[in-house]
Amino acid sequence: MQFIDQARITVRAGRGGDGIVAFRREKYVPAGGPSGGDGGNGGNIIFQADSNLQTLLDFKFKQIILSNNGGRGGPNKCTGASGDDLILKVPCGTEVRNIDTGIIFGDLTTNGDTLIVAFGGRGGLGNAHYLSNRNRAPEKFTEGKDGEEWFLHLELKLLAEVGIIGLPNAGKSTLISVLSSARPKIADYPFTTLIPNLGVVRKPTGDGTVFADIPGLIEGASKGIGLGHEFLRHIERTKLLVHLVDCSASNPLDDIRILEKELISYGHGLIDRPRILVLNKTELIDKNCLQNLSKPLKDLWKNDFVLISAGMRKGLDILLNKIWSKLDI
Ligand SMILES: Nc1nc2c(ncn2[C@@H]2O[C@H](COP(=O)(O)OP(=O)(O)OP(=O)(O)O)[C@@H](O)[C@H]2O)c(=O)[nH]1
Ligand SMILES: [Mg+2]
Repeated sequence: MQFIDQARITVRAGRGGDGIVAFRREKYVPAGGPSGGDGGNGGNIIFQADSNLQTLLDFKFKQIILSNNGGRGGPNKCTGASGDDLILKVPCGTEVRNIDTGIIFGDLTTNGDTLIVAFGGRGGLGNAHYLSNRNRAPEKFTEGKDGEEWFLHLELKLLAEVGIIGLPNAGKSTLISVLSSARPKIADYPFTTLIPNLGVVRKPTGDGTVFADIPGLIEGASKGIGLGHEFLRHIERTKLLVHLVDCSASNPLDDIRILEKELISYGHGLIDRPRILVLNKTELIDKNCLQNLSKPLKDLWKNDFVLISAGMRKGLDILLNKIWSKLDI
């Protein structure tokens, strides 16, 4: 499935129907008076969050979205039909922004959330409204108003509670694949993961928690280098970051610093997000090296530091317990 997490669309809500000019014509009722009905209102355009959707793909090729116009008023003071509202389903986590003003219209986070993004125009008034003592046969009516039209930017920010971040090849996809039933591609080269993978991990209480495996981040990611920056925004909403480091790499301490620098320069409070530092692939280096490497990290990170081997499925229970206890705070 193609993963589309941004889209630009124009929404134009339906125009209101015109009011009309009409006069009552009935047997034995001379000069029956004005009876032109009002036009119906134009249909609104509404977004609705739907947890079955994962991408904004539907909006990639549909750039102008229109809802129905209201009907013209009828004789005998009949109001025209209202235009039907148009309901557009979007994935949970979609933020809607007005491109011209920069104002955020809303954020659809929970399944079923709705947001009216463009109101239909009001129907015009029929001549029945203009009857007065001075004018017993008004010819006046008003036209329906145009519906609202906006140029919108839709952006999907994943709603994972836990984000797994790290340099390419750290083993992020391997970790999500052993913790959840997600089956991302895993390979021995950087940038295997091109789009975020989500996996649900069960807490001891049985509740599911969504984890996201983000494509590898590299130096300069926050400025647009590599793939990761595209996806940094997906971790903006996570409650906890699992920072995965390949301890068999040539300089794991540098790797940690590179990632932290990117979190700082990306901003949005990511550097202050609760984070657990995880050394992965621990079976690949000898015990002494591992001890020398972990000692200063343990002193610094205290309880938020774990050694694992995702490949050998070691240390995973300890990691999960730390994750659950941090999420409960
Ligand atoms: N020996 C060993 N290899 C591991 C371990 N975890 C992951 N690997 C290997 O490391 C390589 C990279 O793993 P991935 O899970 O694809 O790494 P990633 O962090 O998702 O990489 P990108 O998607 O490129 O950012 C694969 O060959 C994995 O089999 C581990 O604990 N021990
Ligand atoms: Mg990967």
